[in-house]
Parts: sequence; structure tokens; C-alpha cells
Amino acid sequence: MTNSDQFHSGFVLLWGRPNVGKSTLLNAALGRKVAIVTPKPQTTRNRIAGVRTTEDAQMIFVDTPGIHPPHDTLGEYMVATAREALPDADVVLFLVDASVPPGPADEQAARLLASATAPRVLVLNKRDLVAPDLLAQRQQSYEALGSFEQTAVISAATGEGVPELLQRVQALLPLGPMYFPEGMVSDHPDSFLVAELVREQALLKTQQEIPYSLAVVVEEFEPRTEELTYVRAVLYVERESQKKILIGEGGSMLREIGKAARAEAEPLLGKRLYLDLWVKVRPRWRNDESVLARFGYPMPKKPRKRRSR
Ligand SMILES: Nc1nc2c(ncn2[C@@H]2O[C@H](COP(=O)(O)OP(=O)(O)OP(=O)(O)O)[C@@H](O)[C@H]2O)c(=O)[nH]1
Ligand SMILES: [Mg+2]
Repeated sequence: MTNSDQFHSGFVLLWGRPNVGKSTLLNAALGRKVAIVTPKPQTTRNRIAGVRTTEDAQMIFVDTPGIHPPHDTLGEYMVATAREALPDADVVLFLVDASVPPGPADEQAARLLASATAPRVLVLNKRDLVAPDLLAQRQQSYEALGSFEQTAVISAATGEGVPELLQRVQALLPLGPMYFPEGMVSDHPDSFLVAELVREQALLKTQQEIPYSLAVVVEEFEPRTEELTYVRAVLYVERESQKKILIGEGGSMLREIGKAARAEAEPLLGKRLYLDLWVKVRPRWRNDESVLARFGYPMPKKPRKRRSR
């Protein structure tokens, strides 16, 4: 039971350039993996909401793709997706990587935030990588990027400072109802998580050539028994050479990806998976709006121009 007079709830937007640790913080806040994390920038491509329900609050964390200058239609989709989430935010966490000085991408992310009306918290992440005597200087240079109600210094990877941040966020949220049922953790289905975990392993196990050209589509997700679910997923790349890399010698790379993704997915879903992976080539899919939509990246509808009579 909750005391509705005291219950805080709302949307907490995770915002920033790629690779600063937004998805790592989402997972840390929920105590469960709902978003994939890799050392490569532009890992997250969709808006992913994760719900944290406690006795006195429900925080809906909204992870977004990192803000960057887009080079293709997929990139435009990613940045548009992040920007669309902004007006719904009750609190914005502007994440930065404290282990490096601010760069143009942080400046761009800060500029886009200027229109937000919600309280903004500057979150200096990756504290574990910063020499203590540098921290105050870094804080100052990031604070100069905009106006922030508060600054927090955390390490999403080690968890340092995360509980304190959560308390501060809760205090900034308005009093409100529970928006989602208590047991709900993510707004995406299990099939999305499996597709993402396959993509994560493929990114972790391959080099430069693959990351931006890879999309994973789950084409079948069918419970065969109470414990076993059959999943057929296709890894789409843009060139034959990339397909060869993903399949590997005698299929060894694809087997490794499947094994690692299954090991991640099974405890999260609480069931066994039969993971049937395929690799296909779809040239230039990142610039084809109809394919993008089929792969789970639908461009937001542009307002139609009114026809003049
Ligand atoms: N040392 C350290 N590494 C971190 C920390 N937080 C995140 N990382 C690492 O930074 C990299 C990027 O983390 P992500 O959570 O994927 O970053 P993101 O902001 O979601 O990136 P995009 O999805 O590309 O926008 C990964 O290698 C993480 O393990 C931290 O507090 N300390
Ligand atoms: Mg991410």
C-alpha cells in the first residue's frame, strides 16, 4: 500500500552525448539490466523506459540515444527520439563523462536542453576514472555549459553516489500517482531485450566495421514449453564482408555471440532460450525509411504541409 498524499512520481530523462553512461545509470537505478551497454558510442538507438517503484515513489527513467550530429537517417531517428522525450520529463539528468573535459557534443546536448522546463541536474559520471584533484575543475567546466539546479558526482559503474542521486531525484519529482503496475520494469517486450542483448554481444565481439551497420530483428519469439522459448533473430548488416565477420570461421563467431547473449538473457527472462541466429545483408538500410521502420526505428511523423488551393 502507498500513501498517496506522500507518493512522488514522474519521468526522469537521461540525457547527454553518446558514451557518457546513460544506460549504465538506468540499469544501476533499476538494479537490473534493461538497456545494453558497450564501450562504443551510439549504442542505444531507442527510447527505453525503466520503472523503479518503491514504497514512496515511482520513478520512470527514460534512457535516450546520445545526442550527436547525425550522418544518416538512422542517426536522425536517434536524435529525434531523444528530443521527442524532452517535453515529457519531470526531471532531466544531464550526464557527462567527468574523465574528459567537455567537448562540442556536450555543448550541443546542453544547447538542446535550454528549452526544457523541468529541473535539470548535472550528473558528472565516471568519477572512478577522475583524479581527485581534477574533479573540482571538471565540475566547474561542465557547470559552465548551462544552468542546473543541482550537480551530482557519481560512478554509475561502481554505484558510488547513485543512492544519493536517487534520493535527490525523488525530492524533485512532484506528488503523483503510480503510472505503471508495481511489478513492471521496462516498457519494451522480452523480444526487444533479446534482440538488444544479441546486438550487444555482436558489438562487444567485433571491431569498428560492424557497430553502426548492424540491426538485430527478432522474427519469431515462441514459447515451446513452460521453460523454453524459441527465438529466431536476424542480424542485418550492409555488406557481404560484414556478414563474413559476423559468421566467422565455420560459424564460430555467430555461435559465440549466441552463447553469450543466451547467458545474459536467460537469467533476466527466467526461462531457457533456443536462440536461432541468422545473418543477412541489406545494403544501405540505415538510409531507407521503410526498412528502418521494420527494424524498429520508425521516423517520427513530420507535420504535413497544408496544400494550398
Ligand atoms: N569507469 C567507468 N565506466 C563507465 C561508467 N559508466 C559507464 N561506463 C562505461 O562507459 C561506456 C558507455 O556506457 P553506456 O552506458 O553505454 O553509455 P551511454 O551514454 O548509454 O551511451 P550511448 O547509448 O551510446 O548514448 C561503457 O563502456 C560503460 O561500461 C562509470 O561510472 N565508470
Ligand atoms: Mg546508451
